[in-house]
Amino acid sequence: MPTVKAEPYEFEFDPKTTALVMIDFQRDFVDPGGFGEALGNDVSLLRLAVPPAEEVLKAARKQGLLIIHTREGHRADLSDCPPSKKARGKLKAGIGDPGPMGRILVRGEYGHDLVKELYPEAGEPVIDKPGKGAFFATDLDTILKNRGVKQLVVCGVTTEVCVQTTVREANDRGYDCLVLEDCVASYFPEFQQAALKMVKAQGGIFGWVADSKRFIAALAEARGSGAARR
Ligand code: C5J
Repeated sequence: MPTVKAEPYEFEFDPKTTALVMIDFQRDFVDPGGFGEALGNDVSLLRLAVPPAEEVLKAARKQGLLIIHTREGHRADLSDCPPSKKARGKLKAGIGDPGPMGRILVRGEYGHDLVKELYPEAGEPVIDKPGKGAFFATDLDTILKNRGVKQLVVCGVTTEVCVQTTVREANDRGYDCLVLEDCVASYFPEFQQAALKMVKAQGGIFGWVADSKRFIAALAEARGSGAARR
């Protein structure tokens, strides 16, 4: 079984039952000139995760892993957006309002879509989620179960919000999650550190943490040993 040097201990995985989950690498969160920046955040902190996540994506495609992408956003009529979510923050321009890259967090708008470096290829499911967690009100669990997936390798933004919520949801549904620390990012360095510590504390209460290089090395080991593709 391929093994990743991880914390709190080695993460063993079978490529045939492992999916790579790319969470919310959306222009509005990650790109300069988007919603995230309009809120006063330093998006260069999120951009740091893109190059290593691109390497992981390439390696996972080569190995034939199932790759899932998620996007946070809502229907154009906002019928799936809780009024509490829309009202939160008392923003001048919030969900559904015109923003720098189209209507904010509305499906089909430019800012809602994924950055070009990590754009899905044909056949890679894209999960449109109305919440922070990728399992809430989506068919993600059905897709994973139908494909026999047991383990998730997680990249995405932001670490303490949509990444961690998804990892917690996955944990309760019986998936083992490996979070790649250089492929997840937060606008707040202290939250990045704390969120990663929370995942791996207490013997891996929510999962494991490693980095892109270690995961890619384990994928190469799997290829070398002839571990079957899906
Ligand atoms: C946020 C996310 N931070 N994808 N969304 O609102 O983490």
